[in-house]
Amino acid sequence: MCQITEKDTKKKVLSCIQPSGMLTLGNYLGALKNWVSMQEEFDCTYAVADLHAITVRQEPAKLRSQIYSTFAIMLALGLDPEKNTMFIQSHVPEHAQLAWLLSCYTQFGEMSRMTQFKDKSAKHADNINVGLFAYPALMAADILLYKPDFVPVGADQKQHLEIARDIAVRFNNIYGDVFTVPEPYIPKTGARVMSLQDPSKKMSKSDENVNSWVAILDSKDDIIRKFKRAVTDSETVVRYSQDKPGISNLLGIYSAVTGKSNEQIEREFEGKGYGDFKLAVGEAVADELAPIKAAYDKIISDKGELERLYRLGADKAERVARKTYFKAMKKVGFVL
Ligand code: ATP
Ligand code: LTN
Repeated sequence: MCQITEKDTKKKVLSCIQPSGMLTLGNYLGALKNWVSMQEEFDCTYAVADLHAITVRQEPAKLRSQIYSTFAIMLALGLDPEKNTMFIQSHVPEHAQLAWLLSCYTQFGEMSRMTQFKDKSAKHADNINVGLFAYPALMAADILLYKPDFVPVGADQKQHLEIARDIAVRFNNIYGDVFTVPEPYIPKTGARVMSLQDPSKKMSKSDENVNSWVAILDSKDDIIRKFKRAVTDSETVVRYSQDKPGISNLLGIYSAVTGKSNEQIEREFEGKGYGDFKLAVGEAVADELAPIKAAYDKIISDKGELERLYRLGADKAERVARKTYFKAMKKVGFVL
């Protein structure tokens, strides 16, 4: 007789993050914070998307250390490796294998519309590789292998998620019910944290200007200094407005960290200048990130335990991934 466990009845969640640099406050507020809050209610699978990271040239030693540190940050956030499935993408070969299959069900035209591809090819004009173009097929594979109901991401990933949904629907229409069509799960505040130096651009860990982003592992002094230097405007009133992208970005960050509404924040800083406001944002962010940094410092020093945990995660992930992958292969007509 087949027993139904709690795991079987829970809705499923999947998300990944690239080890392409120091994780930022944007990654934290846009995605990672939700990963943590979702782990109680959902059956969650979280991965370090190392295969995605090489769509941009990476220095080998640096990539290796970033893979370790990204996995360690996931643990430092309080994600439980026993309860969730946490692993490194390249350790589960079905990701790359299914990506190939899915790329044959994805049109050149729909890939060409991806804004991330356009942005990154403009930024890395000397390395517009096929992997960068095909990136959404690998992301679709990451997702569809685990049949998640929800995918917690920042707003910038919505377009990639839509293509994953389109691919799933297309495949299911031809072959029957193979993939679950997932929903994006985007936070109300913090979904799009902007650069502190140019609030028209998203905060990105691959931005060369270190003052444009706050890293999860930055010291309190660095965090406060970066907020003090944040680009604002020539007014002095703390209020949310599309014409004030710098201040509005800081308002969004403060709101995401403290849970206060824009109106409450505007009232709190009535009659005060930008200096006071920037300091308050810096302190609130530093206080939120301090326990993560403290936990990280302990976790990263024990490589043996780190390895035990990512191997455990890969074993759990592979058991699920293999089933979906073989089902898809069989439907297409491969001899298994
Ligand atoms: P890169 O800068 O190398 O392209 P990235 O930080 O944009 O990397 P990922 O590491 O793959 O990309 O992003 C992980 C998660 O963080 C995704 O869910 C993404 O939507 C979210 N995210 C990234 N930047 C921001 C941001 N500025 N604001 C909110 N969410 C973000
Ligand atoms: N492309 C994503 C990272 C990513 C991802 C995924 C997110 C890779 N695979 C699967 C959610 C689900 C990004 O944020 N740049």
